[in-house]
Amino acid sequence: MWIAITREVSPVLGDCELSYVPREAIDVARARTQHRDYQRTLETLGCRLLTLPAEAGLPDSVFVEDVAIVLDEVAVLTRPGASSRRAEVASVAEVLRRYRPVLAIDAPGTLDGGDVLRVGRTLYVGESARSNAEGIAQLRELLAGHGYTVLGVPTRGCLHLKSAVTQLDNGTVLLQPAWVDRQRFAGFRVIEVDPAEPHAANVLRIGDALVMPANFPRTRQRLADAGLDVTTVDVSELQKAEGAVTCCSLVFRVEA
Ligand code: CIR
Repeated sequence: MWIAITREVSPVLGDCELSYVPREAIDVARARTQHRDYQRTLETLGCRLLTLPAEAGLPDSVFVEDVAIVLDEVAVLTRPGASSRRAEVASVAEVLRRYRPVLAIDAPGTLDGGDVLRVGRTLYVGESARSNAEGIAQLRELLAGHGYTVLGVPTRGCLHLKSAVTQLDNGTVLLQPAWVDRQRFAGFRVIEVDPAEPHAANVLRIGDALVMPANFPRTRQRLADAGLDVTTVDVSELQKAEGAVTCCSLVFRVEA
């Protein structure tokens, strides 16, 4: 069975951190409706939702992906690169402790879950403004005994590694070549985002199912041409907060 941890949209989402996206007014009510549709999509794909209440003082707290990395054997609590986001960790940790032994990244390390792309036993970790060398080294050390390899990957011009590349099936990744080098994923079939849709590389994979934002039809067509079927969700208000589809959940397997 799949579990998906989500958190309701904060009333102060409009005060979110922004790095590469210009600030625009966010319609929080609309963001909530879109988030609800996202949650329903996850349920339709077989996830049991565990939803935390909204946090009135934590604008970015809907983006639960950034505060933990959940693997089959353990979970690792991150230390988010933006200090405004560090208070998001404790409440997610409380939920995760029911399902996994919990490890943690400590100061001065920083790491955002959005920088961690798991492919089998390899974790590709974005070297970004949010995830520093110390955080990546700590993750490597924490997981070495569990049989995971941690590989740092330089990123440029984007918030997180998973803004630039995500996995579509066991042998295929979707990649934005302006933000991460293709050569880092040389062993994979690489599909590039359509140049007119620079933010389209963030796809959520749950088992064999794929979910992407509705506003990237050209990239979606590229996936269809490659034989990949994708469910779409409208997350336009969350995109104004520099989020997309992977960031709004922590999805992991538990014994039924
Ligand atoms: C931030 O800058 O931290 C949030 N406004 C957006 C986080 C999105 N997280 C993600 O894609 N993993």
